[in-house]
Amino acid sequence: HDETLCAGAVVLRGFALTNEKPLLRAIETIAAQAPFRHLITPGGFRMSVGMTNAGPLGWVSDRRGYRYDAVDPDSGKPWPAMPDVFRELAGAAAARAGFSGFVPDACLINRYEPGTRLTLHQDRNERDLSQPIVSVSLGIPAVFLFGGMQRTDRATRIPLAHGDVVAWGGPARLRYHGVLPLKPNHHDVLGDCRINLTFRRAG
Ligand code: MD5
Ligand code: FE
Repeated sequence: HDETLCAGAVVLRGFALTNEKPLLRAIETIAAQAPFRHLITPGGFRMSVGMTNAGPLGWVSDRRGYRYDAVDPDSGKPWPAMPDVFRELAGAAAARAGFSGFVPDACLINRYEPGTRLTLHQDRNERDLSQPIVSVSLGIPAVFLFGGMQRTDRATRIPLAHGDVVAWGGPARLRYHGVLPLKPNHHDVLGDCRINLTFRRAG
């Protein structure tokens, strides 16, 4: 039951469910070493999404801009290692969506609570934009906004639930996208939050 949204964007419903428990344990281990924090945008706004990273590179934002860095700015230490279960899930999902040989070097972990949103943006800080991005949704459901190549293009709404995985590549890689404010909700395993893993080849 894979769903192709458009060329380059494939939804794999429930693809992460078989690894649910190891994934959640790994997220807890990462967050104990590199706690979720609210980054500041270059414009000076506090992001409502809580973020941390795993892997050789991590995505960071501050008044100087957006970039990938090997070091957690809060601790001065390297980001926690990318767990095998992360790398294997991302590679398998990418291959199933038609992007074979995907080896991520960055996993951005986003934590959403009710009311949290992600405004429309493009992901373009990665060195090789021919590499896909793989996104794993866990916890309470969200409505994903999938726009076009310009910010003002009409966006379609895609509901994403616990265990859903989406691969974005090729002509979908640079499309504008975001997440609507989360509705109050409860998930039996994660509690009142949504966690999204985004796997990237950043360097
Ligand atoms: C999320 N995160 O649900 C999303 C999942 C982010 C972010 O957008 O930047 O942290 S990744 C969705 C994505 C990535 C790359 C391209 C496209 C979507 N796309 O073409 O729509 O927390
Ligand atoms: Fe994004």
